[in-house]
Amino acid sequence: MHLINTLSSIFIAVSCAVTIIPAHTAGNATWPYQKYQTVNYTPPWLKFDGRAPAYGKHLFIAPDGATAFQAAPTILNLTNGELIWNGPKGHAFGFGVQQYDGQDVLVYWNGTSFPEPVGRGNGAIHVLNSHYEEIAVVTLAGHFVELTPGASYESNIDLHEIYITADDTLLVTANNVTQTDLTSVGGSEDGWIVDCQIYEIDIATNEVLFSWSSLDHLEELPLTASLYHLGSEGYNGTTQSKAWGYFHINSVAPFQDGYIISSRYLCSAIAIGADGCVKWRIQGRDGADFTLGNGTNFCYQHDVRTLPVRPRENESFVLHMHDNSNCPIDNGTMASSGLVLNVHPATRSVELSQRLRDPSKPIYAIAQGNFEPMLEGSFAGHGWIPVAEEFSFSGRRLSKVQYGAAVARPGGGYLSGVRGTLSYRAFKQAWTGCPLTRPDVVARTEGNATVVYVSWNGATEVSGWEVYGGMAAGNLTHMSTVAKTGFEMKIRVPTIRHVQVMALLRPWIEDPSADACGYGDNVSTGVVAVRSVK
Ligand SMILES: *[C@@H]1O[C@H](CO)[C@@H](O)[C@H](O)[C@H]1NC(C)=O
Ligand SMILES: *[C@@H]1O[C@H](CO)[C@@H](O)[C@H](O)[C@H]1NC(C)=O
Ligand SMILES: *[C@@H]1O[C@H](CO)[C@@H](O)[C@H](O)[C@H]1NC(C)=O
Ligand SMILES: *[C@@H]1O[C@H](CO)[C@@H](O)[C@H](O)[C@H]1NC(C)=O
Ligand SMILES: *[C@@H]1O[C@H](CO)[C@@H](O)[C@H](O)[C@H]1NC(C)=O
Ligand SMILES: *[C@@H]1O[C@H](CO)[C@@H](O)[C@H](O)[C@H]1NC(C)=O
Ligand SMILES: *[C@@H]1O[C@H](CO)[C@@H](O)[C@H](O)[C@H]1NC(C)=O
Ligand SMILES: *[C@@H]1O[C@H](CO)[C@@H](O)[C@H](O)[C@H]1NC(C)=O
Ligand SMILES: *[C@@H]1O[C@H](CO)[C@@H](O)[C@H](O)[C@H]1NC(C)=O
Ligand SMILES: *[C@@H]1O[C@H](CO)[C@@H](O)[C@H](O)[C@H]1NC(C)=O
Ligand SMILES: CC(=O)N[C@H]1CO[C@H](CO)[C@@H](O)[C@@H]1O
Repeated sequence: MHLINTLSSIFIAVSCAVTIIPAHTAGNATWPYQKYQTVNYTPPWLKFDGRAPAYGKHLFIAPDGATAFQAAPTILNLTNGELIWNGPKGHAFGFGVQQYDGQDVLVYWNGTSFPEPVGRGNGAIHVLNSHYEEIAVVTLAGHFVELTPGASYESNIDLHEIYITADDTLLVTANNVTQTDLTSVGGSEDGWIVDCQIYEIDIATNEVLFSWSSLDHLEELPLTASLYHLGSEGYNGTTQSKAWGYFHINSVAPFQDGYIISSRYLCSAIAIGADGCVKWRIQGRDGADFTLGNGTNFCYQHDVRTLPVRPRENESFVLHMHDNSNCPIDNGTMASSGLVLNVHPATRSVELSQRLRDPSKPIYAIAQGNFEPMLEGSFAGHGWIPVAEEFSFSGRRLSKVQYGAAVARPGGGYLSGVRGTLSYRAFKQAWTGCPLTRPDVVARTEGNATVVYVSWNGATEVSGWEVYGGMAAGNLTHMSTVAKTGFEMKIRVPTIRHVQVMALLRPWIEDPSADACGYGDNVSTGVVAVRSVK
C-alpha cells in the first residue's frame, strides 16, 4: 500500500464495486449473493457473527445442494467477505488446500453425486497448482455396481475423502453395490448391500497401491454392529435399488503403518494395518475395543484423523472428528461439535480432551462436516448446515460465518432442514494464488466521466491498480492509482475512449524486491475500448 502517496491523479473516485443481491429478489436466491461487472460469478454473501483474526488465511467452501445459488469451489476473504477465487461451476466436494510434490495445491472432487439419504458419489479428484492449472486428475476405473441397474461411471471415487499423504499418494473412499448373506440382521441369504472401500492411489501414475473392502472384514466389523438397521429409510436389501448402506464410510487418513477410517453407521473409528487387517475399533457409544471416558461419546461422525498422523504402535495419540450425533435416524439429539479425544492404545482407553461447540447457539447438522485443528485454535465446517465456526484454544467460539440459508433454532443456533445449501467441508487456510490469465476490465462512459471496473480472479498478490487512459489506443497516460480493497474495484476517471489497467503487486515477504508469484513485472490488461452508456 505504498503507492497512493506518489500519485499525480487528476480526479479519482474509488470504491469496491461488489453489489450484494438480497435474497429472493431474483426469485430463486434463498440467500444474498455477490455480483460483479467484470465477471459472471455469483458467490454467496458472508454473514459474520464475531470475527477472528484471519492471519492471512481465507475461507474455502464449495456451496452445493438444492438451493445453492452458485455451486462452485470458492475462496472468500475472512476479513471483509470479498471473493478471492471463483472456480469452475459444478460440484467441488472437499475443496481446500493440500500439499503435493512440495507445493501447495487446490483439490476437489467433481462427479455425479447422489443426495441424502444415499449421500455418496462417483467422480474424480482434481488437483490445481498455484496458477490454477490442473496438474492431476485422479480417477478410479473398474466394475462398480450402483443402485440403478446398468449405471456405470468413468471414475468411481466417492465424494467423501481427499487425503494427499506425505508420499504424494491419495487416499479416497469408494462404494460398490453387491450381494451378501444378511440373515444375521434378518435379511435374506443373498441380500443387496453397499460394500465400503478405501483406495491408496499414486497421484503421478494413477496406479492403485492399496485397496480395502468392508465386506472382507465382517468378523471384526459385523453387520449387526450397524446402527442404521436393515430397512432404515427403506433400504431393506431386497432389491439392487434398495441395497443397504450399513457402513457408510466417510473418511480415511494415514495412521501408524496403515489407515484410520470413519464408519458413520458403525459410529466407529477403525484402525487398519498395512496388511488390511482390522487392528481395533472405537465405537462412540459402547467403546467396542476401548473403554470410553466421561464425555467422549460420538456417533454418525465425519472427518476422523489423528495427531500425530502416524503415532508409534501403543503410543498415545489425539483422535479428532466432526461429531454429528444428530442424524436422520437420531434427529434432534445432540448438537454438532468438534471433538478432540486422547486415545491410549496401551490401556485401550479414551479420554475427553475438548468438545468444541457454542452451547448458546448449537448447530444440529444431520450430515457432513469437518473439524480442523489449526495453529491458532480450531475450525469446524458444519456440512449440511451452511455455517462454519472458529474456536480458540480454550474452546471459546470466536467467529461464525454463514454462507447460505439455514433453519433457525428457537432459542439460538440452527436445526437441519430439508435439502438446502451445504458445503461438505469448509476450511480456513492460507493460499497464494497466481493466475496466468489477465485481469478483467470493463469501462463505460457515464455522463462526464468514465467508470472503470477491474478484477483478477484468484490473484492474492495484488495490492493496487494503476489506470491508464486516453482518446487514442496508442496514447494512454496515467490517470489513477488505487489501493485494492475488494475483489472488483470501481474507479472513476475523466472521459476517455481507451483504458488499460495494471495490477500492482505486493512485495514478497521472503524477498521484498520480488513478488510471491514470480511475475517479475506488474501485470496489465490489454487496451480496452470504453463503452458508452446514456
Ligand atoms: C434464477 O432465476 C433467474 C431468472 O429467473 C435465472 O436466469 C437464473 O438462471 C436462475 N438461477 C438459478 C441458480 O437457478
Ligand atoms: C462390485 O460388486 C460386483 C458384484 O458383486 C462385483 O462383480 C464387482 O467386482 C465389485 N466391484 C468392486 C470394485 O469391488
Ligand atoms: C422392502 O422394501 C420394499 C419397498 O421399497 C417393499 O416393497 C418390500 O416389501 C420390503 N421388503 C421387506 C422384506 O421388508
Ligand atoms: C462428566 O463430565 C461432566 C461434564 O462434562 C461432569 O458434569 C460430570 O461430573 C462428569 N462425571 C464424572 C463421573 O466425572
Ligand atoms: C503393544 O502392546 C501390546 C499389548 O500390551 C504388546 O503385545 C505389543 O508388544 C506392544 N507393541 C509394541 C510395539 O510395543
Ligand atoms: C430433523 O428434525 C427437524 C425438526 O426437529 C426437522 O425439521 C427435519 O426435517 C428433520 N430432518 C430429517 C432429515 O429428518
Ligand atoms: C461531472 O458531473 C457531475 C454531475 O453529474 C459533477 O458533480 C462533477 O463536478 C462533474 N465533474 C467534472 C470534473 O466536471
Ligand atoms: C482480505 O481483506 C483484507 C481487509 O480488507 C485485506 O487487507 C487483504 O489484503 C485481503 N486479502 C486478499 C488476499 O485479498
Ligand atoms: C496524447 O494525449 C495527451 C493527453 O492525454 C495529449 O496531450 C497529447 O497531445 C496526445 N499525443 C498525441 C500524439 O496524440
Ligand atoms: C510494481 O508495483 C510495485 C509496488 O507494488 C512497484 O514498487 C513497482 O515499481 C512496480 N513495477 C512496475 C514495473 O511498475
Ligand atoms: C471443475 C470441473 O471439473 N467441473 C465440472 C464438474 O462436473 C460438471 C458436470 O458434472 C461439469 O459441468 C463441471 O465443469
